[in-house]
Amino acid sequence: MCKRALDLATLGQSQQALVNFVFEGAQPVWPSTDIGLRWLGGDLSCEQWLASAPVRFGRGDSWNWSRNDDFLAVSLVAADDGDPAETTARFYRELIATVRSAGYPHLLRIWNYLSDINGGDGDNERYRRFCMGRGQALAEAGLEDTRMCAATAIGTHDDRFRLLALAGRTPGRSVENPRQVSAWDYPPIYGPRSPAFARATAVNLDDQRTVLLVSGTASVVGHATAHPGDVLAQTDEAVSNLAALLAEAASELQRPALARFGREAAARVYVRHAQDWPVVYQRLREHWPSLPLAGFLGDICRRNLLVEIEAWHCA
Ligand code: 3EB
Repeated sequence: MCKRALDLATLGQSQQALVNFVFEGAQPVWPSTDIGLRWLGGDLSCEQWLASAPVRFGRGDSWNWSRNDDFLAVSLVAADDGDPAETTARFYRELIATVRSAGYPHLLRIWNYLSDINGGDGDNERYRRFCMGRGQALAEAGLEDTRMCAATAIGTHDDRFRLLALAGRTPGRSVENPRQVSAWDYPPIYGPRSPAFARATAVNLDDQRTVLLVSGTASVVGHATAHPGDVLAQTDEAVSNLAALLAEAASELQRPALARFGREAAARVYVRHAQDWPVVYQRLREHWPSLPLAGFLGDICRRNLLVEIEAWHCA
């Protein structure tokens, strides 16, 4: 079952699940959520995010929520059959209104699992339309792209939009990757509206620990896709990107222990082709002998990207 949990609780306090990500098995009950992707295996069949008790939770018409004194998690599962620019703008307006009115206005981590992410051509590609809608809702809310939190955007093979977010009472701190152009600075060849997300968000916990919430990280160097068509070279490049990001976080936050994945860390790996998972897993094991991994079948937001890795890392 859950061999590793992200513990956001203050040391010494009793913990309760804020979110259970269930990767395989029965239809979950909130605060559990399924991410809509086929689980390919690895070390983790679920991921638990814990917070200091008491955690309250509730279910609404479209949004479910759970919260404690410090954090609010919200999740939406909705039909995803229209223009992603419109649906995404609507869902993000609701997300921002919800976290603000609940008193947890600072977004810390967002997952977007949308259907058929590479469907449509040119600037009508669904991922680019998604970026239009997200950008519009953020602009309306007065949220600057440069202040957005860590995120993941992955394509599913069903017809649902799944949006999950973690928000806090106090802001996180963005960390960018020195090997990569910040996503909000991508040139327009990748779409008319640049993606709004940070490479990672660092969150200080009450007990001196810091958790680094790392965005989906792919084989993007500068702003270009490196090694199109070569999944192992892309895996190595994503690992290099993660190493550079962790080093940057360790230096900016003056926390040397963040420079390498340690005992409190885990990663999700998304591969475009299920048959690539065994070799990707083996390669990642060589890079990170003891980091727990979970693999999923999911489409990456650029057609030439074959693998993407996200992580959390606490030190
Ligand atoms: C990239 O580096 C890969 O649009 O929210 C990774 C993580 C990617 C999040 C998003 C996109 C997003 O551009 C794609």
